[in-house]
Amino acid sequence: MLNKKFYVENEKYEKLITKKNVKSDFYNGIFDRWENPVLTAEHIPLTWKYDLNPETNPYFMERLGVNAVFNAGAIMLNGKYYLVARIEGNDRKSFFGVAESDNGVDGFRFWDYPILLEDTCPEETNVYDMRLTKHEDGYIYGVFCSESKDTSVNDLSAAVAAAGIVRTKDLKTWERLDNLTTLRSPQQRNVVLHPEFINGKYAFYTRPMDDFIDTGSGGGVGFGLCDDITHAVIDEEIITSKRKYHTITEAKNGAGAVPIKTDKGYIHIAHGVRNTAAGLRYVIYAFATSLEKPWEVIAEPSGYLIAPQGIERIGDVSNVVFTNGAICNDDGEVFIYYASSDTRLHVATTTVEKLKDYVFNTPEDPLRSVKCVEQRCDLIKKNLEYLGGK
Ligand code: M1P
Repeated sequence: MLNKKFYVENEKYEKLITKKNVKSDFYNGIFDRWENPVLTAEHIPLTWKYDLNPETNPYFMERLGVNAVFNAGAIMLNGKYYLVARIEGNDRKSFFGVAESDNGVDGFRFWDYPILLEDTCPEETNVYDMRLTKHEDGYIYGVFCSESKDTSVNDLSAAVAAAGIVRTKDLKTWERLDNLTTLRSPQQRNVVLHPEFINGKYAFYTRPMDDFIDTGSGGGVGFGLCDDITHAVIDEEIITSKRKYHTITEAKNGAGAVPIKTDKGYIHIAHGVRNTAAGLRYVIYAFATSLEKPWEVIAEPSGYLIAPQGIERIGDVSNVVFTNGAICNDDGEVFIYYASSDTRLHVATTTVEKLKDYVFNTPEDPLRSVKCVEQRCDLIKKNLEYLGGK
């Protein structure tokens, strides 16, 4: 017989999963925020945490707890919304699980088992932040961070980040390919596979880094081509969206969701990081690249698209919003899945038309206060004239 506590906890779990989500009263005209996170540690099925057998677990204790559920890759398949979330156990190791919803804003339920990756890299300690690309070659690729201990230095915390690659057709069976090799960058994180061939080659957005935390000489979001996805090697990386002094990307930036193709260009939703006395602050920003040359930035609105607000500001790594997945459905609605403070996952919704308007018609950052004031005065002047004419 099951422990009575199971029924209590299971009722709480079902109540959470079936809770309807509603748009919050946040307004900026660009996107809507939704009140409830779409995934949290409480969305993890009880079978993943408890031993349900009273003989081996008389106190109905959690045996394998889950600390957080956040940064998720996202994809739409057969009319359903799927997230491949980063799940972090109480033991600090992350892994991936598939959660499915009918509408993209609530009802996300994890499949019975997490994803068990092929154990091809014996030195790999941790995996996280999978980006899901539906590629024109017919596969769905998952590109994620594969982290190992850096044994070349005498520092227990030193780590090396590389881009792991898996592929699937159904999110159930995954084939692990070789990790990406970037000949000119010692470390990689936040790597995204472009959905189309470019000049007959696979194209990756990369993040050249000299170090595990600091990007060092890495100048921004990179872009590189490779011939063979099963042994992916990138020689040259060029910089697309650059890090800039005294902006939201000063400390580092990184590609986020797979770019959304529009008639005016690819829209990228990425993250930018600046340093503060209170630590790093992560925000989400957007930019567009050319359809012909998807590495060439053609529009970059000033400032951030999404910054942490209210409860989003608090968590295991506070003052962080981060995205690695967005879904554009057949009606042109866009679901941006963003995590807050490395703890939980939210959704923001908008449309392709609104994103295009935002990216192409929001002024660029003029990079100096005096120019920013001029820019704002220009807006005010036009508004006052418009109001005066009414
Ligand atoms: O803790 C904030 C984020 O830090 C890393 O991002 P980046 O490589 O840009 O610093 C990632 O580990 C990410 O998972 C995490 O959310």
